[in-house]
Amino acid sequence: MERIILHIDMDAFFAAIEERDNPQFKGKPIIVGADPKEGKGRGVVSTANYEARKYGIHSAMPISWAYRRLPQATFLPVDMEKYQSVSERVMGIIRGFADKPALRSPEHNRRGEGGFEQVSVDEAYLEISNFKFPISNWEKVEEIAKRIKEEIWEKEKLTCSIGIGPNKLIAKLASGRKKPDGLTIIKPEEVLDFLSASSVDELPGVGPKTNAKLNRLGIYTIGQLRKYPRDFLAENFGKFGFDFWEMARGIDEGEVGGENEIKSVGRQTTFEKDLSDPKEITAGFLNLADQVWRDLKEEGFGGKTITIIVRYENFETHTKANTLKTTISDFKTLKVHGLKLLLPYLLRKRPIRLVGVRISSLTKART
Ligand code: TTP
Ligand code: MG
Repeated sequence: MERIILHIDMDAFFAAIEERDNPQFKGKPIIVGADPKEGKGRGVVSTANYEARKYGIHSAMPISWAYRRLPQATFLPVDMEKYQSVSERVMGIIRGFADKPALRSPEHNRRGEGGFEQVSVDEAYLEISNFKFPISNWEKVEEIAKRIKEEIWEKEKLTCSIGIGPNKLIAKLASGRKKPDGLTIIKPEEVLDFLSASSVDELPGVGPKTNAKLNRLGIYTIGQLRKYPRDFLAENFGKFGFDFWEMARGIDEGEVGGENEIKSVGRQTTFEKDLSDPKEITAGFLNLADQVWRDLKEEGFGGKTITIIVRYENFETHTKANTLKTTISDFKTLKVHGLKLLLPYLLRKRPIRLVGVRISSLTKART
């Protein structure tokens, strides 16, 4: 089965956020990281904007070196809380594309597959193989990538680079090809040429040590790597040797989402007016649970974890979850365990504004 996978990577992420939020720094070199303490600082550079990169500043460089090289740059501390919340919004936008019913094929919608995987604070994969249009419609593929870029720009005023390929490996390598604000599509028939010209240290798992070893063997490009037999690579690089052999041929079966993807189905409802009567709340809750149960069956997956949400009239919100030993197989199980979680909140007799119920599980990799 041919696939189309996008790899989206934000440009100079931390620095771009600072540049956006501090227009006075626009166009000037910005370095985000440890305090340089006029060259005596001990930490490292987290990232630098593209202006600072022109002077050779890069992630993980000691901050003291960066200071010596570019003392006139603006040095800013890492504001992780801010970057995390921007990250969540950006990931929400990308995830939104995996979930747009209008883009997905009916089969895709029926099975409820996400095809989204966040890999770091500023990177994610999105699989669009199951979308409505034929897999070879590259115009449409490009249009979706552009729509993602536009939405991130519109809502967050940040740019990203997108790589598109038949698997995660190619998509990832492609996103790094044109930065910033790049869009690189590698069609299946272009994969081998694309790889041949790429350097081996671009491959995941090739750090400085392995790269040096490959170089000693005369292997600099992935094209050169491809000339070596599998046994030779296994002898020299152990189990990674097999991976190298496959990667050199553009083979990567890795699933988007894979085993780490948490899938869930849930609903919540805000009552017309705040409710204090346990009977009324229970009725509302069971109505919701019934809808969730139907959604779950429609999506065609099972879950083991039940989570309930209760919001009191003052917006104080509580969630409680219970993970069962086996997949919830009938509505009665959901009802019994859901009500058990809800009961302590009913007993408080405080007016409740909203209740919610969610079923989730860690799914298996897709096949
Ligand atoms: P990257 O995506 O590797 O880098 P980047 O987004 O800054 O730049 P590029 O345009 O090349 O993608 O990492 C994302 C963020 O993670 C980066 O903004 C800062 C942080 N980071 C560190 O804190 N330390 C590091 O060594 C690296 C590589 C990244
Ligand atoms: Mg990035």
